[in-house]
Amino acid sequence: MAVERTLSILKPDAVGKNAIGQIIARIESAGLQVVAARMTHLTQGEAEGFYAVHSERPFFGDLVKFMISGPVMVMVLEGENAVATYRDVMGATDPKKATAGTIRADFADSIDENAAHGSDSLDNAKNEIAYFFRATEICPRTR
Ligand code: RTP
Ligand code: MG
Repeated sequence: MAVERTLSILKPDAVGKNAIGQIIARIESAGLQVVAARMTHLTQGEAEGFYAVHSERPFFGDLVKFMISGPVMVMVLEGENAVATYRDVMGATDPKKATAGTIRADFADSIDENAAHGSDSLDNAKNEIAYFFRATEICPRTR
């Protein structure tokens, strides 16, 4: 296994529930490190650009509206197999199908408001990280 980086977004519902700390605790317990982090309130253009791959899907409008409904926390996570590890920690897209103990099972209310985003491939992770962070904002561990 290789050390990877992935992009995480704690979505407006999770931030609104004041669950940032509880979710980061699960990320750290899974062996992933937060190497960059920032609070931001996405503009419509930023949300549309981020989810551009879904622009033709019927849920796109609602997805963008939700993503700009409140502040989010964007993070870069680093660790062994980080892309797949974080997808496991998040659980299935639909919280009703997510394994107990995952972020979405425990903090999400619906498939539309599902608490967290995680990159779905290493290539997408690289692009998504660059969408939100400059290289100098990423701070890998030195000890
Ligand atoms: P994300 O990108 O947010 O990490 O979620 P994901 O990979 O698990 O799911 P994806 O297929 O990329 O979909 C992005 C977001 O769109 C909403 N969605 N709604 N109503 C629907 O059938 C549906 N399908 C997807 C979800 O909020 C999902 O997180
Ligand atoms: Mg996705």
